[in-house]
Amino acid sequence: MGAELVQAGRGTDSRIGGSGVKTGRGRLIVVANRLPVHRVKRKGRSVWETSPGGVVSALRPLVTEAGGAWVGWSGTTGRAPAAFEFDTIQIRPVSVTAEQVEKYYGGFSNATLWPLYHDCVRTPQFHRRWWWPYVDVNRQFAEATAQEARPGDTVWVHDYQLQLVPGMLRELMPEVRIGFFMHIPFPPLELFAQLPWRREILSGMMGSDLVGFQTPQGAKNFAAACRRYGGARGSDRELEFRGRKVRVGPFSISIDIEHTESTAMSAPVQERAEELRRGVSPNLNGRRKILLGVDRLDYTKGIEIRLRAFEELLRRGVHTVDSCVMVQIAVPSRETVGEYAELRAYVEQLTGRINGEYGEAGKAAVHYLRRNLDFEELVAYYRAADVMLVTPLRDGMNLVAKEYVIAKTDDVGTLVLSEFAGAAQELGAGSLLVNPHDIDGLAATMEVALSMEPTEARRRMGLLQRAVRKNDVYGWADSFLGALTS
Ligand code: ADQ
Repeated sequence: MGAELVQAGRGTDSRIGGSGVKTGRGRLIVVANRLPVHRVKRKGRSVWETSPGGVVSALRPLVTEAGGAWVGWSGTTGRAPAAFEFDTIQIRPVSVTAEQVEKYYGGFSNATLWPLYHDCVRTPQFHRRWWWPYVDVNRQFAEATAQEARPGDTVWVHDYQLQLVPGMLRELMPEVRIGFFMHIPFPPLELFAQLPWRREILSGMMGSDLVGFQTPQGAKNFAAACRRYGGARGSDRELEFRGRKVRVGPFSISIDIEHTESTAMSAPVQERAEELRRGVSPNLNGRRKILLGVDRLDYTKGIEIRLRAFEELLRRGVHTVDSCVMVQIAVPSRETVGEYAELRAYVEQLTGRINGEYGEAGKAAVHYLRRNLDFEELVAYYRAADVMLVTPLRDGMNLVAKEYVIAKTDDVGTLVLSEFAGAAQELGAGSLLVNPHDIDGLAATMEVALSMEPTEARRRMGLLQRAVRKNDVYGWADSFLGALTS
């Protein structure tokens, strides 16, 4: 999944059974790299627990309602546990060996497809020894799904790790309806063309009845690739492949707005936000403004360029360590992949360099927190932040931008947003759009954001609020399944 599907957003299960969407005839089977549950130790016993994530809480009620199942990997290697029921849904774990995890997940998914699909911001590695495990694991997922599905069911496959599943499943079970949603970008033709297995990937995805993307551009890129390399004909919205119709379209993902808003309004979160504000402004008359970054520690997120832009801002001297502070929260991610370890070392070196140059005792220029936070704590940081820096080099959507906007419901804050995040499509009016590669431009935009008049910041936040409120994660799931089953 775009990163890890279970990490995408947070939520509770408050909407279980409440979505109101019917999936048409048949049950709904969700197929995703990870299951919606994970193993935890409780009182010395190992038990299953729901994984956090807006996508999980949006899809689970739909699966419950439709009496369906969830097929995925449990996160541990070796023989998977037998299928079991959890909270009225059928869970079917897929076995994946340690070698497969290394080659299918760490290799082909995260060192070939991930950089290729994110504009080649790192060089994708093409290895035949990774391709075959990718095929094998996709087949294991397709077979597990076929065991679970019955004719007339609806199957919804998620993300770049499982692009071959729709085609394989179509061969095993022609009588099911299949949808596929890509959480990350789909690259332009010139980049996708590099992939030695481009034809196989396209025909795998075209096993679906409907293929969804975060943005219209992703959908367009895919349709163009199918016509050029996949042997398909047709328009950007409907392709013809092997005598079948494959519909293609954008379905932009969102967050659990209600949950984010109620968390932001809760007294403990508001108090914590105040505490965070006070914490960075010790013994100062004026308050230091907080610039915040929140990302998985991933090279697509533009963290290092953002830090260098903050360094440039301080070098210019209009804003100093007395008037502002940067907080960078980074969730550890894919640490066994070499590029990620290098990124971590570089970010840590930069943070040290900036603090060494511009910080003072008791007054750091950058606070770097490398950890996973509770949703309440994360929202408190959003509320405390005067300027949110969302500057990925390329991103399917970016839910952090939407979470920030909703967390700031009754407060003033400015969103600095990369042109290359899917979210820029909806949040262009209201945010300060930036080219995330441009250090000087980014530093200048930080200056503008820090000096923005409250009336202007409020006007912009109003625009952002309206844009985000048009659609939540439940609306996203409803519209995809509505289109799939219509
Ligand atoms: P990600 O690349 O993981 O998702 P994003 O959409 O920003 O990126 O989602 C990150 C999620 O992790 C957010 O919901 C955020 O709350 C949470 N998070 C971030 N830092 C955290 C921290 N320190 N502690 C706890 N939680 C933290 C992929 C794609 C995106 C796409 C999503 C959903 O790469 O482009 O938007 O899937 O489709």
